[in-house]
Amino acid sequence: MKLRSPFPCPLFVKRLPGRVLPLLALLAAGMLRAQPGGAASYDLWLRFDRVQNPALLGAYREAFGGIWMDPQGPTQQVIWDELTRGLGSLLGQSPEKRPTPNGSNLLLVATADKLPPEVRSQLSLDQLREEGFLIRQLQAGANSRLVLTALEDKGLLYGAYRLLRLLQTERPIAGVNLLDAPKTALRMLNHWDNLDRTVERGYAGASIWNWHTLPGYIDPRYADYARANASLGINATVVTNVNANALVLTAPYLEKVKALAGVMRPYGIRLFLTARFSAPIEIGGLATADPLDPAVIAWWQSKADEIYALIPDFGGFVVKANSEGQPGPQNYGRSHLEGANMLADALAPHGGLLIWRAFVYSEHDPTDRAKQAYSEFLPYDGQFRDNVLLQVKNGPIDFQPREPVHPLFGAMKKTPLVMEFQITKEYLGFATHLVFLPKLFEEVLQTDTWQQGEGSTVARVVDGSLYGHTLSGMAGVANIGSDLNWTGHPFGQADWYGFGRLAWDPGLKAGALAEEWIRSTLGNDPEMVETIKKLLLDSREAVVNYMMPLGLHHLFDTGHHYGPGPWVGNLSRPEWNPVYYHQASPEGVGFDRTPTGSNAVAQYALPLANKYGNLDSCPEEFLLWFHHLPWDYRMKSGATLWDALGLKYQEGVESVRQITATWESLQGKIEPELYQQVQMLLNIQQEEARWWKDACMRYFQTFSKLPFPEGMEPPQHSLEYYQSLKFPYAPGTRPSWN
Ligand code: GCW
Repeated sequence: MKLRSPFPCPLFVKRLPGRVLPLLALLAAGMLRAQPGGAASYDLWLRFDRVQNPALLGAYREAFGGIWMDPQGPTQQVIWDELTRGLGSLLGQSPEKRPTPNGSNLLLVATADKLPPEVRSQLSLDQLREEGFLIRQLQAGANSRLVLTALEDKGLLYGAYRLLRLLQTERPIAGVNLLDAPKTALRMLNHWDNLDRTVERGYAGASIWNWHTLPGYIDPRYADYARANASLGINATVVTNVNANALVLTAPYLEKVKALAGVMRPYGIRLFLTARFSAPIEIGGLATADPLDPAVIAWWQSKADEIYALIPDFGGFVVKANSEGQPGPQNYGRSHLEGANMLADALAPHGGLLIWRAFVYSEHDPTDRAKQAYSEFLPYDGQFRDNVLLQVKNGPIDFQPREPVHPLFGAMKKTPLVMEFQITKEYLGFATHLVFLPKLFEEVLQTDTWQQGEGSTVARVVDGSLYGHTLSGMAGVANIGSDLNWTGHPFGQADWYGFGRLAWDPGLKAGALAEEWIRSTLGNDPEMVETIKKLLLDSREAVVNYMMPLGLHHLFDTGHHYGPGPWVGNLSRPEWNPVYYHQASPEGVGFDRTPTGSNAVAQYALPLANKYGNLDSCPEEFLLWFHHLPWDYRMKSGATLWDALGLKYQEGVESVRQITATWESLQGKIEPELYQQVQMLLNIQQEEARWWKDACMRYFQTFSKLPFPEGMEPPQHSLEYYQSLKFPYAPGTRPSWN
């Protein structure tokens, strides 16, 4: 096996000695931990630097002269601590604790039932919703009293973070009247973290869950994690990998889980575990895991009893079954429906939820992989228990840089669907590439499925409003690890942030979220905010173009998914091979999913099926997802497909160069360590963007036999060179998948 890097001397190494080595030395000495306030650092978006704008600072100081609050219980204690610490630091002076709710320049914090009647009567409290809050100024001017209220502690907690964000992002407080509530019930992170602290598809260090030292040692980081999530409204976390290990369900591990759940509780976060379907055999000593076997049913019931005795607010199980080698009901000739309902019944008496993943495809099924989940699950619609949710990835293949939406959204009417997004960048350049994911999330959520006529957006499926589901949710595969800044790439924090905010309200816009994140993390300098916002918003289209433009997908190299491997065609399962997805031949390229091909378009509502299936109306970005076309096919621009492909790849490379130049224009406005870190990463990204273009175009040229279009920089190396590259230690990979 040849071991070669694509770059003779990686830029990373070249740039290390000068400025980074002293930083690394500091890191090793543990000194950076002592100053976690650096931009885009450990503090995430919860930096509370002194407000810079003098007029606003004056107004805020006046408004927050004192706080009236009588903290009761752990959540209210968190609220009190956050408000006093946050306001103290934003204003440069701590508000006094006031013994009575009377007076002026006062913040009143209480659940609605505890507000003084005279205050209650001035508010429309019937508009408050579960987990929601109201922030309202009662009188203007010097007599200002600001009220933060909610039906329950959790709402107050979310309101407290929102209030602090108003100040962080320099919003006026005069006349504020902000009523908000989450649109979805479950706002959830999924950790693909293993018990040995490796993280599947994780690129930010080891797992933050230190199972070895739990339950005795509670790493302070657990509470920092909970706090960051609560500040966005995230209210659930699945702490173990969907490729599950049954051990986590044994008594010693459940003690550890209990300790973690205890940390999460004051922050309003319910803990979930992944359940390995074969656990009754592996840790229960049974001979079978057949979901209809009475002993198996009893085993899961008693396991649920055991868990709830330890953790009364335990969320429930998330299950990946009969997918990519995971055990499941089909091993016993039973269906996904039977498996899910059996587990749901075990959880139901305790109020637990069962989240079943729809990510299934089979090597024994010769039909288009993009169609399989829909065919498998749609027939069960209406037959799942009330506490079952089906978790569906945003697209029908697998977290590609761009996919059309999964056809189950909108089609599955009687079952609540949880949206599954990937925040970690398995298929998007790991934690090296700057790609602002809320842009991708927004595109998916705003897509109209047309299942109930115009306006049946995915956002409305996910928030439950399209079909009137009270259970609803959004899950994000976490990009969090033990790295000092949590996410590897400092801008990965923006993806976590954006995901959390969109889970709260799937209708939010990526541009607004970018701005919120920049202001609360990096500061409010208007030029800096605008420049970084543009850079973030441009970054998603850039990666699509330099990796797989015009609807190409899954061109990744085997197993690790780092870098291009469009030539891979020798894997045991056909649908693991890039050649399965691009179908390149001397005749053309692309996957025919129209009625002349796999007819996957038929799984969408008619207006969408027509739009995608018809060459005149199919958006260019999905062209080769739905159509197989000759190399000389004429695009709307008049260019041939071959030329258009090369120029799109080139456009992607140019965009990264542009993004780098934009970043460099900010030198001096950004804290030096952050500036340098991002600049180095952007340089790697530029090299890798070029690598993608060169490798893919070289490979496709073996079929098209056409010269590269004018305007496309010729590849740097031969095809054999790109094919020879191997990365046995690429991060985030399961050893067995290499
Ligand atoms: O994208 C694939 C990943 C697997 C992952 C799987 C899934 C957890 O390559 O690593 O397994 O998706 O979502 O189950």
